[in-house]
Amino acid sequence: MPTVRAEPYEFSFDPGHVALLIIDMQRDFVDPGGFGEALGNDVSLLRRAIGPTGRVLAAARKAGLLVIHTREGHRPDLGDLPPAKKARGRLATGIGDPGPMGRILVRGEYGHDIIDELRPQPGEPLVDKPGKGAFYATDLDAILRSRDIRQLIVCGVTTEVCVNTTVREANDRGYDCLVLADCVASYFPEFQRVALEMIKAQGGIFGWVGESADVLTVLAHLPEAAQPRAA
Ligand code: TIU
Repeated sequence: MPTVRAEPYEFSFDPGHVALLIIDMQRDFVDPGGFGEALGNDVSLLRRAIGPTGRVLAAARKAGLLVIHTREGHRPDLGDLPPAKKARGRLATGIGDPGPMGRILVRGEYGHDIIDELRPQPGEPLVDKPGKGAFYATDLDAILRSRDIRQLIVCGVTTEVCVNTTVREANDRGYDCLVLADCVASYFPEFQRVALEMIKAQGGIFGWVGESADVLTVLAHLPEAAQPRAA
């Protein structure tokens, strides 16, 4: 089995049963001028993950891996926005309100969509999620099970919020997760570090932590026969 260097120990995967999951690389979180920056965050910290994630995405596509993208957001009528989530932060401009890139975290708006650098290709499942975890109130588990996916290589933002929540949800559903440290990012350097520590502590209590370069090396050397899903 292909094996990637990782912590707390190497991550072995079956290419026919592994997917790349890219979490919430949306303009409103990542791009200058979006919601994240409007809240006072330094988006350059998040943008560091774009290049490495783009390289893993290209390699995964070339290797024929299933690629799944997620977006956090809500129905235009906000019918799936819990009042508690709307109220949190006491924001003057919050979810559902007109923001710098359209209504904030509302499906169909420019800011809600995935950044140009990582745009999904036709055929790649795009999962819209109302919460932080990608399994809550979505069909992600059904999509993975129907394709017999058992392991996930995880990229996206933010490390301690949607990435961590999703990895915990995945772990409880029986999936192995390899989180790529340079392909996930946080607005808070300390949270980035600790969120990764939490995943790999206690023998990999929630999963593994690796680096994109090691995944790229392994994907580039997959034997032709192991490449599973050429469209
Ligand atoms: N995708 C995701 O992480 N959503 C957030 O709201 N993250 C924050 O860090 N706020």
